[in-house]
Amino acid sequence: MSLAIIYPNKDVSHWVTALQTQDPALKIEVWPGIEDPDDVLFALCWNHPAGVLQKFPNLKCISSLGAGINHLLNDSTRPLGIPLVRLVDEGLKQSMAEYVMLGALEYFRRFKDYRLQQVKTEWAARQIPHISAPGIGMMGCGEIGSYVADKLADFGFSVHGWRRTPQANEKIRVYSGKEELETFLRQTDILVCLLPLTPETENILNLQTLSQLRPNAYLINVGRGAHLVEADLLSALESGDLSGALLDVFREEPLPQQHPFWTHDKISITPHIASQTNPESAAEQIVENYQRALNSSPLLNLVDVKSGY
Ligand code: NDP
Ligand code: OXD
Repeated sequence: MSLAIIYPNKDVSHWVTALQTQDPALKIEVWPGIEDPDDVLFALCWNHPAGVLQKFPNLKCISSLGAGINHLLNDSTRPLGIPLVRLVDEGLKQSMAEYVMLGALEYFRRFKDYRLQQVKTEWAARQIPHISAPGIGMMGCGEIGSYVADKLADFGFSVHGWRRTPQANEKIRVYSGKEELETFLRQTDILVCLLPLTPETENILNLQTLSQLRPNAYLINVGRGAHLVEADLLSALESGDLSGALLDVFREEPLPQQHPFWTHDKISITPHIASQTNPESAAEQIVENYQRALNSSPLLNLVDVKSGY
């Protein structure tokens, strides 16, 4: 039996080494060079080509190589009934916390303004607001969102969250469901999107929701590109509802060369690097799930396919 890594156009040798270090006896195959498709029990995928998963008749588990699983759910040719798992990883949470903290601090300490001043050789000090002044709204308080929210709160920011189901959090006030979305947004200066992409959350960052934020708000989108209605972001920046945005994820990745976001002076772009799965830290849970799939035991980090995350 084997584990197949399906990650097109990527050097996965780091992954092979990390998995082999965990279990030297594990047979690992790398797509497209899979010698025996009948042997594949476990598929580890990132941006796999549609149709490929049908080629493995003995597949018992499909794992995302990241936290998100929308790339797997979007594949209409995916064999149904094969359980899906995803990664829940401390390294992913920590690097996301670093990214969001950096974005929030840049906005709060007005670094973009100082960079513009530098171009004009202008020396002008601005008043520093208290760290608790901006309200940070965390959309999505799951594994990653709740970790990031706690770190921001520990640092001194005023943080509140929004999720699907009500659940108490020791450090932050959490709102839930569509009914509480507007209340959540109305106290938000920095909106962080850490939602999974599902039919309910697609296009959730739109003119209506962005206009419910506090004046001159800032958007950090690290969820998925399809959360954001791109034309609505441009309108909100134009009208002044939003003062800027830091975007890590896009509807089309890589972001096309001619896309207006590249040259917009209020938009900062990173190439989907807010957080990255580290093979060394993630290998243990992948090998554990491989063994569980082999033994038909309950899997770790199982995705609820019906809810889409
Ligand atoms: P989780 O599944 O652990 O958490 C998802 C959160 O979103 C939960 O709090 C859930 O609510 C909430 N949610 C889901 N649907 C809705 C809805 N309709 N309304 C309100 N809240 C909703 O996911 P993770 O924290 O592990 O990851 C979140 C996402 O972050 C990933 O799916 C991925 O898209 C993105 N990501 C981006 C990375 C990057 O580098 N840019 C890296 C890693 C992840 P509830 O708790 O009530 O179920
Ligand atoms: C993920 C991502 O979902 O990197 O892990 O976006």
